[in-house]
Amino acid sequence: PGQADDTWHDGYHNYDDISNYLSELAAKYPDHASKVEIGQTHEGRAIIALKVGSGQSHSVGGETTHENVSAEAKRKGRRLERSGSPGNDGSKIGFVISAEQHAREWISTSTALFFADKLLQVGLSDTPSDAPWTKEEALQILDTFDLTIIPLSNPDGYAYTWENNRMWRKNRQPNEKFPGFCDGVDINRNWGFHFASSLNPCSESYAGSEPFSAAEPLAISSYISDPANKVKGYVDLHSYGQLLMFPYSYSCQAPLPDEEDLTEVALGAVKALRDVHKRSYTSGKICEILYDAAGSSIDWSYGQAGLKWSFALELRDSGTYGFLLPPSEIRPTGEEVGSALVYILSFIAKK
Ligand code: ING
Ligand code: ZN
Repeated sequence: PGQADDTWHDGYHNYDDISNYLSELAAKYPDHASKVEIGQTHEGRAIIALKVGSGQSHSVGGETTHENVSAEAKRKGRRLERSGSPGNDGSKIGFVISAEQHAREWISTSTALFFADKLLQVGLSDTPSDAPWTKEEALQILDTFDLTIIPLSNPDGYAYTWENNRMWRKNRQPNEKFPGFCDGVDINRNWGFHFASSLNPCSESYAGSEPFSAAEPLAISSYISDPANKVKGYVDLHSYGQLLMFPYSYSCQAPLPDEEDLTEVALGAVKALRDVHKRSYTSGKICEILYDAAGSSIDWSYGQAGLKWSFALELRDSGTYGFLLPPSEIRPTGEEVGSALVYILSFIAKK
């Protein structure tokens, strides 16, 4: 009860509670938020998302949220629109923020939820908030963008970190040759741009047998490339290491036509981030500041889907707690990373 109240951001939450939280936000801001389902996992969990931005409600029979639309469509036996999303009418810029492709990176989910909540709260309510962005900035973002926030890109892996193994990274689909032995695919190696096959399914970063052999990147990539969603930018949240990165991860040799613009935005965003709690994040190309990795989502979003604005973040910390970041750091991480996101979105809006 009362999950949309402010104590939400004082702790981590399981899959069911997060699903309910998205419903509560959609109910609280019916004209600016709607809950959608963009696909299903191997174990049958819904990949849920919150669409955030002005003009989310479209009433059918007097009901306003997409959930209600879906329920009503089901009752009447009508065909559901693909992904339950109406797309946007062309006046909005689609932008996707995904978190937790890797199951153990809990702070990425919390940060995505903090950002969704506080963007709506600062923009639309009179409840005082100490989020470090203004009502004007929030409203401009809500009016310019159709944000799709995917807090759990890997729901099966996430459930597994709650129930079995806190340090699990991959999804939970069975090993194709020996089910039950070294299961799971690294979702952020399974995307179909310069995919590189990997031989060892026991590896924590096993790429899968072929591109998009995992349901999660297949669903999220279809959503991003659906012309109805008009997606122009993408940010993918991970932990840990305090980095703001842009393509490519598969190679530093590949030409990067937008290097100047990406470098400029990234530098501005890490400065905005540092202004909040004095945390330093390093910015640059993934292959230069982290390591080489083929089959990542932002390589695909930039190189294949043609999204100029493609970024990946490694959130707090730089190694003290690593993946086991204490819940007391959820708010400060949300505030500083939210500021970086506001910077990036405001920059794009002015372009
Ligand atoms: N790091 C990311 C990983 O997938 C990354 C880094 C991000 C690589 C985006 C390529 C593209 O390995 C963690 N911690 O998961
Ligand atoms: Zn990760």
